[in-house]
Amino acid sequence: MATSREGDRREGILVRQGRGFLQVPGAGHEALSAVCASLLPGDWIFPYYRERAVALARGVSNADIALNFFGKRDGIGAGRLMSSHFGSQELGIFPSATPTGIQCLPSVGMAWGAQKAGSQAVSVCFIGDASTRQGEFYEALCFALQEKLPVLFVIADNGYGISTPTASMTPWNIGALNPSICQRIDGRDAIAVADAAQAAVARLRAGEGPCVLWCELDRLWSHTLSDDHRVYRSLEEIEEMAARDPITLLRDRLIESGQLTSAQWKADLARIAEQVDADYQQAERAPLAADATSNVLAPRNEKSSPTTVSTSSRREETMVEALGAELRRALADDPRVLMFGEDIEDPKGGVFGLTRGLSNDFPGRVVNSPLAEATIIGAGVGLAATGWKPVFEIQFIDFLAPAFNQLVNQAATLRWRSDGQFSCPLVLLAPCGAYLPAGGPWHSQTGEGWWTHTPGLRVVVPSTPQCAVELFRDALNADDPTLILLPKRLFRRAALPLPEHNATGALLRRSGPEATIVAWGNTVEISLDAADLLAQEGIDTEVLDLRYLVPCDWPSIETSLRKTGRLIVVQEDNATASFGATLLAHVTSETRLWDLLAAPPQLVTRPDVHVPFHPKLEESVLPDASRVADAVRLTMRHSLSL
Ligand SMILES: Cc1ncc(C[n+]2csc(CCOP(=O)(O)OP(=O)(O)O)c2C)c(N)n1
Repeated sequence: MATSREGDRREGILVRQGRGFLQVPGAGHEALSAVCASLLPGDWIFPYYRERAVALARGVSNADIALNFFGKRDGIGAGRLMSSHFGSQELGIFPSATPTGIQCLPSVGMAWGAQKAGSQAVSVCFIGDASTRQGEFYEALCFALQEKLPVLFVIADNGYGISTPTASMTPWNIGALNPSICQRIDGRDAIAVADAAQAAVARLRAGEGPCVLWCELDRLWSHTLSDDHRVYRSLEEIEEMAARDPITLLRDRLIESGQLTSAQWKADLARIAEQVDADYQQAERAPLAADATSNVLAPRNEKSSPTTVSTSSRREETMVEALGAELRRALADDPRVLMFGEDIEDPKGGVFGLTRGLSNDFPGRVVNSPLAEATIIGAGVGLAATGWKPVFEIQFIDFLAPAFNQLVNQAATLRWRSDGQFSCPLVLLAPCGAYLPAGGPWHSQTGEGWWTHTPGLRVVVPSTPQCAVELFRDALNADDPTLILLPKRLFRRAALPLPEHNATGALLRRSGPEATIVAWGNTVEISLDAADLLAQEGIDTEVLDLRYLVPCDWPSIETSLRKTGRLIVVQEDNATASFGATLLAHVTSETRLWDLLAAPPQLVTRPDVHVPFHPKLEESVLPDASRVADAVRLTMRHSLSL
């Protein structure tokens, strides 16, 4: 506790001297470190940013915290993760992220994995009182209760969320927490915290389900060093708090009980101050990382991605049949594979029947989720980061929005923010797209503009049953989160396997010298139809089924452009900030590619409008073969002089 306080003090000085950037002090929260006395190797903690003392108690060295403070290469995250954020694979500390409450659902996912593995490991989630008003906290608590998971939620109630007093808002005070699983304790008293945590962790290890320790304490200093709490707190309040300092309380208690003398205490403080000072001096001199661009995605595992894959049979199969069989194979081959999603259990087996028969044959491994997308992705992150292979389903991509935080801020940043120490090999299956009657605005989106915009997320789209199998196998081998957008219009189309091809890149679906049509998912078929129309006019086009949006197969696009010099990109997503627009921007801004162009490239797209309900209106906003053909004709007419 004293080392933590001294680190706070040292960092405060450094920031004021302009030698550090940001500090989130843990002063007043130190007694929570006593929770760690009940933890074993193999347990996981999910800290927030005020858990400096907890991190130290779990085994993080002050020297490592100092490196992280200066954002140095050898600190956690190598200068990417903010200061006062903690993480260690070795010590079972999941790397903090700043969005309040974001750690709750992964902590539950980890606990679910531990329970499924029959291990005794527990998960401890630290969260502030104001942050308990985030929806993800309730989703996490509900799932932990539903499954009786070994999760301890430690709430640090310091009475404030930055400057906002929380007394009238906390779930405890407004009666939103079930008292049978919650205990309110004095979070300034390290002995009380240790005792309560010991009892709670024993309950968790006995399989009795989650506990909440509601710890009342004080944030002795301002929220961060960019904040000044004297603006919103009276001097009296600040003085009263200082008199309840947890370190002084513990010191006095130890002295009274004869376990410590004043002289020992002074000597300890002097030794700690010297060590902390030395750690920060050394960290300040330590090297910076060379760059911040590595570890967005893992390098592709070439060995596990065969260049050609053929489906088990040469008969016609639908995407639902082929992918369903592949899911079955994955479950049979790898005990780490788990499936979770809305309505995926038998007898329904998913709203599209993708998982039909699987929950009966793999009991406990194909599980209906609650109707809560953040729970699906958040639990997936906790599982994936602790050794599982979650293959989770989002019922329709349109409904990913409630899980945006977990996907974009959590899953996609994990590898990068820990500089490769952690990864999130989560496979997400998400039916998507329009061209089916009655989808309307909320069952017709593809939204790849959102997903491809997020560094750290792989995004792939099949257009045939065989491609769905190939992309799924590759995703299962990848060490990063992969979103497989499955065009639901293609689910029941029977198709023969395609001839042999490179299974991990774009796929040339038609060859021709005049123009390159790049498409993915639903627009591949439309583009092939357009190519047939154009062939009747003597215009012979190439159709490249991109399949991989991230990582994008640029070499295949370049190879085709070298041949044709004309580019038409076809997408069902809307235009602005879309993936198609990005492709065009890339091709026109790379000199090498620009030099290949013989005509202005075209984007055939849905305009910036939502997909309407009535099929005729839907048709009116989506690309079709005649629009694609028009765009090709345009490029044939408007040639740049070469
Ligand atoms: C989702 C989100 N919204 C807003 C913020 C900005 N913010 C950072 S900390 C904080 C207050 C958190 O208060 P509490 O949970 O009580 O923790 P404390 O800082 O008091 O320890 C806010 C609003 C954020 N980080 N994340």
